[in-house]
Amino acid sequence: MTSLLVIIVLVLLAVALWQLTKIFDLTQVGSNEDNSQVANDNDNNVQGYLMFGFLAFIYILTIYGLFKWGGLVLHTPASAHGAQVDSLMNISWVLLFIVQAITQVLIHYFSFKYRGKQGQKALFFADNNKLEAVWSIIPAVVLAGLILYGLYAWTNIMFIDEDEDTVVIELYAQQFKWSARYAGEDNVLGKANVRYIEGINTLGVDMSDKNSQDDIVVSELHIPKGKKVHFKMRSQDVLHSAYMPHFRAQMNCVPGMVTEFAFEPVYTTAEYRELPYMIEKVSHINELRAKKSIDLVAKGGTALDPYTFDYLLLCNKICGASHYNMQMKIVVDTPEDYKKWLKEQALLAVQVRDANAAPAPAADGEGVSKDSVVVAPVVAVK
Ligand SMILES: [Cu+2]
Repeated sequence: MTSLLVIIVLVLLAVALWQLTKIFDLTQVGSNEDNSQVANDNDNNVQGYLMFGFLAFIYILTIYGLFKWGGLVLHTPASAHGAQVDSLMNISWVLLFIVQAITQVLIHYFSFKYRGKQGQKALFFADNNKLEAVWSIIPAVVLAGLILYGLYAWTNIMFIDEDEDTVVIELYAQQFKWSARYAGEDNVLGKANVRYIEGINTLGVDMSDKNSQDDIVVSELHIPKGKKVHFKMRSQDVLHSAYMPHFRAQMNCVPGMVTEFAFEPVYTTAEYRELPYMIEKVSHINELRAKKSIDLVAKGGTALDPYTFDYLLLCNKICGASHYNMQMKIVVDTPEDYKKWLKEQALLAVQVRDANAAPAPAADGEGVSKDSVVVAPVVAVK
């Protein structure tokens, strides 16, 4: 309602301004000023120079933007295929930059050169086959090259060798959280369907399937460095998108189907934190936080915690009110740490059985201790 009122006020203001300029024009009638609606040479010159002014404006804005915000782009990719995505991106940017730099100068220069002059008539120019061939063939060749390179990179990245020894992990999206399911010893995920969702089995895993027996569900993603991780994505409700920017990976999660993406992490979380660019970035963020904390404390609030870098899995589809906060921490471990961590996680089958059993003590008999640390509905320590 407020925005409607604001719009009405703005429209009325614009009408009032327009009427005022009309009144102003009427007061000028009879004076020596040239009030003709037809542009004279003076008007044309002003417009011609304004063209150069606008050219300068867009170049200054571009250069300023590059210096001011250029450092915010994602740096070193943390996956094996990441360099390919980055080089495709860089080539596209360089091409765009060169083409735009040349064409903008030409457009504005010719607008100035051929600005209107009293008594000069525009030349009627029907067509020129040679010129048209040049400006059609050059972009066609460049774009074809770019698309072919893109397709080559895409097929390379998306190729998943079924026989390769990969770690199979399911990413499950729901409003508004992520869960991850590990395939366990057999490296085969048990069947799952939305109809099986019940109690703590929030992913709808079919517990009667033998492949489900060693599945592990967690709310923090751990993956090993140097090994290809094969993600299978599902969604419970609406369209989500699994976005792992540091790994240059993104794939939509679509209700009713399984989508896939695989990549190999090349830096552990600890190693990535030690990259010079990351050290600099984190210290800059913490400087800003320290400054903000001074204000907060002065106002009686609590100081902000210092920031430490972590890889993240984000949702990149606007999927509802809390979409902005739909994220999961990703930890890249060394293969040894990864194995150790995985061993500490409770099997989903055990958790479901425990939940279904009466709350009587010592009913499991599989060596699962009762001092489970429940962080989220699905994380426990064996
Ligand atoms: Cu989402």
